[in-house]
Amino acid sequence: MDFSLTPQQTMLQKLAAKFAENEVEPIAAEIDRTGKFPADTFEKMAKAGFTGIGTPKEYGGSGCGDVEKVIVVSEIAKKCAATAAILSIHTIFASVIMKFGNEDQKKKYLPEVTNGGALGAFALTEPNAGSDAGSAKTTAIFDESAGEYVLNGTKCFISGGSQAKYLLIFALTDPSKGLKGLSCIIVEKGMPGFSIGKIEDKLGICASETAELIFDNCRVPKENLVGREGKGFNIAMTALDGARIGVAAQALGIAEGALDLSVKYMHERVQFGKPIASLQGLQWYIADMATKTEAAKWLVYYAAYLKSTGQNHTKIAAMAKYNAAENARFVTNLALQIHGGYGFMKDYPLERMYRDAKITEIYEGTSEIHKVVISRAVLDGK
Ligand code: COS
Repeated sequence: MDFSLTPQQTMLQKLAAKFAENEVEPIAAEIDRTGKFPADTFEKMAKAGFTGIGTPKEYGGSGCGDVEKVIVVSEIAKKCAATAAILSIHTIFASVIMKFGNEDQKKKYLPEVTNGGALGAFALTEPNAGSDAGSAKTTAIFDESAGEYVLNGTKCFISGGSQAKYLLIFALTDPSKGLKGLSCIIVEKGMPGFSIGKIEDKLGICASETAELIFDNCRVPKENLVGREGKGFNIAMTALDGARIGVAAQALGIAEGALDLSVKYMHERVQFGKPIASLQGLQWYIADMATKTEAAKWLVYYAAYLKSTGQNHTKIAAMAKYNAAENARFVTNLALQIHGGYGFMKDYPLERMYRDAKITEIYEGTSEIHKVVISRAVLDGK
């Protein structure tokens, strides 16, 4: 058993930390305030090779894998959870095409999404199909004469939906079969019949735009079907197993960032004639924050290790995400408390981190859904 990062992973961690400090931290407060997608930063992340993480070099990717993704996403999340979310969610598109797409799809889409030329998105959720993802109602009925799928319906809460050039849409090719009639289809921005609806105004990760997608007789060529018809739910669940490690990494980074800020503040802030680091009540906060964050970290890395070595990771990814998300809320809450009135003010990053942490308990599956996934696996002896 070896808990250390390889020399390459250590180098990547340093590179990502430097990138986060120089390119992400300076814009974090502003993009939170404006809610504007950081297009320049996305381009810089592509140049640094971050958008290609998880995709082999032959398809334009960076050639590294899941552990590296955790390293980069968590380093960026220390400074800005929204930017980390944009990166992490973007990589889902490529991971689905790599695993389930055919050779033509890999050649067509992967170079562009991995080099940052195009943002990818993943659209499963609908107004009446959130946790119960299998009850999606969007249809994709095949028109034999035209050789096209005709999509109708609405997706909601789609991260990056308004910015994405390529979107994975989960729709019923056979509505009579319920979730066994669900298929995965690539829709491209600008296809007739596809439009963007409401852009949500949110509590946190404001710069990661969340959009409604509307399909009104949207015609998509049959070659845009990913995998086989009826396999959409399995594709979505497999993708979510991986995406949950990304959210866990984001939550881990938020907690680590909040802990770092708290340690610095406790050494600098003087009250009652001495640094507040000397107050035992606050020392105990730090002990709890550090212990729980260390534990969260190793569960996240273990999930990434299992995925990267091709092992079943459904249960551990769910545990990692559930635990890291709860920890991010716990740690940001105490960090804000340590900062007192300053923590509550927008001049300091803590109130943003506190708001950003909350979504990690909700998206890519709520904590409650994760408990369902975990308990099913444990009770089944998996
Ligand atoms: N990987 C691959 N396939 C999976 C899977 C996984 N992790 N989990 C379930 N499946 C498959 C099952 O094997 C089954 O397929 P077969 O009938 O071919 O065997 C199918 O999916 C249905 O599984 P299940 O009966 O468990 O489905 P449920 O309706 O009970 O749903 C939960 C399971 C609740 C776990 C699922 O709906 C879920 O994860 N919901 C949350 C959705 C979510 O995270 N949304 C976030 C936003 S995405 S934009």
